[in-house]
Order: sequence, then C-alpha cells, then structure tokens
Amino acid sequence: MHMRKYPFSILLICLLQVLTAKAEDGYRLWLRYDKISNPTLLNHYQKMMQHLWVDGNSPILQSAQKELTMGLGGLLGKPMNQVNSIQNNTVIVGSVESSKFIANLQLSEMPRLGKEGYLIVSLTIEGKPCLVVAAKTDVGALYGSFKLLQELQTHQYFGKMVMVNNPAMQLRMLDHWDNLNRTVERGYAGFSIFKWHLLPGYIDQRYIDYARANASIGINGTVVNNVNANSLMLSKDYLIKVAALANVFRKYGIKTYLSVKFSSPIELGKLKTADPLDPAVIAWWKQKADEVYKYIPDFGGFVVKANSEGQPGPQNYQRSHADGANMLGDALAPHGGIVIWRAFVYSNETPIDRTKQAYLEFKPFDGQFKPNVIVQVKNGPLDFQPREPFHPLFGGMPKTPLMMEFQLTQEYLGHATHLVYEAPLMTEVLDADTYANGAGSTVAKVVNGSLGKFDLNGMAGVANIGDDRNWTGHPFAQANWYAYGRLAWNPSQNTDRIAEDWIKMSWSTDSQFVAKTKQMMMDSRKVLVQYMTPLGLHHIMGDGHHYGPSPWSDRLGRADWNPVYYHRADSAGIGFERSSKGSNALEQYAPEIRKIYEDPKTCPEQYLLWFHHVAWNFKMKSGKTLWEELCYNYYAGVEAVRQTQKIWAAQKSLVDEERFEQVRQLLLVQEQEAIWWRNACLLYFGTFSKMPLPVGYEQPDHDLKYYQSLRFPFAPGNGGSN
Ligand code: GCW
Repeated sequence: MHMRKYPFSILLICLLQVLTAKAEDGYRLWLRYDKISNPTLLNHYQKMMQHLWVDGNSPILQSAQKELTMGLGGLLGKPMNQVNSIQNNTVIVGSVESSKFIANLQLSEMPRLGKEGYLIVSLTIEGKPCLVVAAKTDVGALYGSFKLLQELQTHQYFGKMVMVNNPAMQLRMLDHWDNLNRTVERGYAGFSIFKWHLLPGYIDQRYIDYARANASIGINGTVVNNVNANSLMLSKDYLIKVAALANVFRKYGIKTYLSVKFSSPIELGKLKTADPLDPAVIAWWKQKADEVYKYIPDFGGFVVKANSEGQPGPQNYQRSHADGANMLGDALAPHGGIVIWRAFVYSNETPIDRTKQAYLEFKPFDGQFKPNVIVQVKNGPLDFQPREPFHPLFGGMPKTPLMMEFQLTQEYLGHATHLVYEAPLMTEVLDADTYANGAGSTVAKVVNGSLGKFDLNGMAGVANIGDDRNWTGHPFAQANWYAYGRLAWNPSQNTDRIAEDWIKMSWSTDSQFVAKTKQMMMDSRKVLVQYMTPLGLHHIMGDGHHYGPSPWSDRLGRADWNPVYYHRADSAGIGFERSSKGSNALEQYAPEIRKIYEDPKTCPEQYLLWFHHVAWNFKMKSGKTLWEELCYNYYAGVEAVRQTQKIWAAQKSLVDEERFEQVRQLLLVQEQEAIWWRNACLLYFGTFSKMPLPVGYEQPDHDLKYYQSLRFPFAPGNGGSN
C-alpha cells in the first residue's frame, strides 16, 4: 500500500509544481517577484542584500517588511535573513517618525523629503556597506520599499544609488463605480471586488492584494462606491463594512472615501428636504460626518455627483453647487475631511452645446468654495472620449483647487476587449498648455496645485478592475491602472518608460519582448482613435451601453445624447462648429488657443471635427480631401491592429502560454470590432459625402442596414440598479 501511495503523491506534487510554475493568470499584476533570471545581476544583488532590517513595528512598516520579505526573497531566490541591527550588506528600512537609528543618521538628503517622499541611498555605516530606504514617515518608507523592489524587478539598480523621490500631488485616488449589488457601472472585468454581504466578517485576500498594488504605485486614496450613489452607504450597517475595508487599506497608506447621495437626509434621515441651507439638513450631515469618523478615524471625505444625469443636488432647491459643496465641507472640516465635488454636469433644460455647460455652471463660483473643497473635472469637456481637447475649466478657475478625473475603465475605448495603453492619453492632457498664467501653464500644473498655490490638489482615476482573476479583464488593461498611479505620483514621467517598467514587471525582462511589446502599447491609443473617432469625431458610439459604432442614432430623449448631435454630418460636410461661427465653445479657452483653433486651416487636425464643420472636399495637410483622410484613418487603424497581431504572434516563445493565448484571442476580436467601426462609420458618412471609398481599399462585407440592425441588449457595464 505504502509503496504505491508514496510515488503517487510525489508525482502529484511534481505535477502541481509544473502546473503552478507555468500558470500565469495575471493575478499577481506587476508584483510577481520571480527569481531574477540574469545570473550576473542575481549574484550581484544576492551579495549586496543579504539581510533585511525594518526598524519599527507600525502596521505600515509591517506591510513594508512583509512585502520586502516576499519580494526580495522571490527575486533573489532565497529567504531574507531578518535582523534588527546593522550587519554587512543589509537593506535597512525606516522612518524618522519611528526609527531612532534612521533619525540619528542625519541623512543630508532628508530635508528634501516631503511627508510621503523617500530616499534610497547606498551607505557604509560603521564600516558596513548597506542600502538605506529612509523617509520622514512610515508611509514614505513603504513607498521606498516598493521602489526598491521595482528597481530590482526592472533590473535598474546596479551598484551605488542615491534616489530622492517625492509625489507631485497630494491626492492620488482610485475611484470605483461599484454598486452595492456588486455590479460595476462601466465595469468590464466582472463584479465588484467588494463583497459587501460578507463584510465586515470576511476579509478577502483580494482586499490586501488590492491595497498592495495601489501602494506600490503611490495611490493613497480609494472611493469604494459609485458616484451614482446609494444613500444606504451611509447607514450604520454599511459604515461598519466600510470601516473593515479601511482597516486593511490604512496599513498601506490608503485613505477611504465615500461617494454620497445628496438626498441622503431625506432617504436615510427621513427629513422633508435636502436643501443645503436648511438647518435640519446641516445638522444631519454634521451628525453623519461625526458618525463616519467614529468608525473610520482617518476617513478621507465625500465625493459628490450632484445635479448631473438625474442625481439630486443643491439645484433641486435653487441653491448653487458652492452652497452644496460648502455645507458638506463644513460638516467634514472638524475631522480634517474633504469634499470632492464633481464638475461633470450638464443641464437638463439648457439646449446649448453640452461641452460648454460645466464651465458655464462652475466658472461663476470660482473662489467661492471652502478651503476643504476641491472640484473634480474630467480630462475633457464631454465625457472620456477616445480623444478630447482638455477641459476649459483647467485654467478657467484660477481661484479654486481642481483635480483631474481620468477614466481607466474603457467605457469608450473598446471596453476590456481592446488593447489600449492610456498613458499617452493622460499625458496629452496633462502636458496641454492652458496659458492661464502665460505660456507653460500646463494642466499638470493646475492639478498639482503649483499654479494656484493650492495645498489641496490631485488626480482621480475611475478604476478598471473587478473580480476577474486578472483584475482588469484584458491583461494589458493592468497597465492603465499602473500607469495612472505612476503619473499621479509624477505627471511628467515618460509614458514610454512607464510602459517599459510595467512590461518588465508584469511579463518578462527579455529585451526583445520588452521592445516589441512597448511598440504595441505606445501606438495603441492613437490606433484606436483612428478606427473609432478620427480627426476629432466624438460620441458616435452605441446608445446606453456605448458598445460599437452607432453614428446614425437620433432617437434618445435628449438631443445631446444622440450621436447625430455631435457629428452633424450633412451634404455640405461633417463636424461640430465650436468656433465663433458656431457654439463658440472656443471662447472658454485662452486667446493663444483660440487664435490657432478658430481657423480650420490652423486647427490641429486631431481636433478638426471637434471644433469645425468642414466640407467633404476640404484640403488636409496631407493633400487629401477630408473624405479621403477620414477613409485613410479608418483603414489605417484596422491595418495597425493587424500589425499588432503579427507582433504579438512573434512573441509566442517569450511569454507564458496562458496570457499569450488570451491576448491573441482578444486581438482577433479587436480586429473584428475595428472593422465594424470602420465599415459602419464610412458607409454611414458616405451617405452624406456621396463619395466612394478610395480605390484599392477592401470593401465592407455588409451594407449599412446590416450594421444599423445590430442590437446588444446585454452588453456589460451599462448602469443598472445600485
Ligand atoms: O460617462 C458617463 C457614464 C456614466 C457615468 C457618468 C459620470 C457614473 O456613461 O455611466 O456615471 O459619466 O461620470 O458620472
């Protein structure tokens, strides 16, 4: 019996080892910590990092210790020797806040560190060479620990090192649009990671790994529920659940925030009104804020979507956004909390150009918000389109702190099916010059507070994660979560470099693999714009679910929900005239911008149809007519996806089978969907231009009627109950 059992169990173990060694399901994100494959580097690192000393025992330092133990142990291929005094070749981690040893070192770089910054320096102390990760605070030391691991994972760190690093922004937030029933608005990676019905009792390992991933890229705040909020979130039952999550996140330097519904005093408090100037309402919110802080002493604050897309707000009571935001600000102020008030509003009544409305509503209140209120503005004036010019509120409200809202989830960028690296979209906006205070007044300088000298400043990214095993659905969508965090930490980082780091950490350090994969990523957003909305087209997607093309849609209740409102194609041409000859949305920008954009001949072509209605035979810079250029772009976009497929196919031997195959299949779907966009849009626009597809292009395999007949009743991410 024993003889038979023994070899079988050995066999099973071996089999399991083979399987687990091969299985690469993406769960580990960019924190894989597999043993360094380059023998010279490995040898070098092993010599330099023989011991680990994390000096201090706070929950945050314990997180650092756990991460370094796991990370260094994995990368160096041997368990770390834990010590509590200096030895030869020790990694020493600590902060002035909790380590006498670190404080006594009196490091000369220390004065250059902010609250969350860190320093990594090679030193010889008491004759012993060591590597010191030091900070003023424990959270700084945690960030430094992740940075050290990143340096090793990307094979950067070799030899002596001095690195001083501070975050550029105060708030670096990840915003979930997760509902209490675990559906995720505009979520394409499964259900919400937050299992409300099992909280507070059950702490899923995913919450911890989520916090680790966020901390590794410097994210320090999370909004756990949808801005289309349910007032139940503020009930005692749910606050206890939120507190359990906050207990996990706190250990990684992450503050918890909640989206709140403005009418909560009515729904939860049984008041007759939610009027922000009503004394009973004011008292209700104050008492609610006190209660929240009883459960979560370091609670971050409230995020509010008010008077937008049917959400209640102060305007229901003829009060202003400032009245509403300031009332909540007063309730949170005694506890150090903040209000993040969203500027994504467009009025139900006003029939003017939707892209002008947020500016018109908010600009008059510039300088009238309480010091603990920050206004959160989407990157563009419409709604997270594949390409939009920057929002004119950036630079338009010099006396008010503004924060950036990016959308990581790919609502308008091919859901979790299309391979799109969003970092170039982000930097395109961050680097844009608002001219608010002369040339060089970039959007980045608005949102990092440097232009207006605001201590309150930051960025938010609408999360793209769910309970899919690999978190984001598409393996490459992880890069958007990663890059967002890196850019919130430092908006002037090179997107190419961020991609490179992400590839090395998430896939492989093989130089050919890194170079080719980076090439696929860097162009991917430009390519998506080409096959979806080239030359400044926007909002021509399917109704409701926003899946696929539907430029012909004209049936929705409000004019400005319909694609035809945006592209305005007719026999004369196509595009939305937003110059002084049209809606004059351009007037909301600085004169330097207006001057160039006003004239279709000087307007950057990537925004041409955003700002102008242009004749079909308008001469483009390439010498082509507008119609030809439109066709060229749609076809080039599809071709580029095919090119990407080829590059990926050639990588097969350099990557694990599981993720290789997943990406391969998704690229096939992406190609099909790119063709669908191209054919549907060109067939439809051709009914106005009356011009044929240029010769030599492959012909659409269906007619326009076919594309118009497609229906997708259960496309994911489409709102639903919360
Ligand atoms: O783009 C729209 C989305 C809505 C979203 C809204 C917003 C949360 O289609 O699903 O609602 O933006 O940002 O508030």
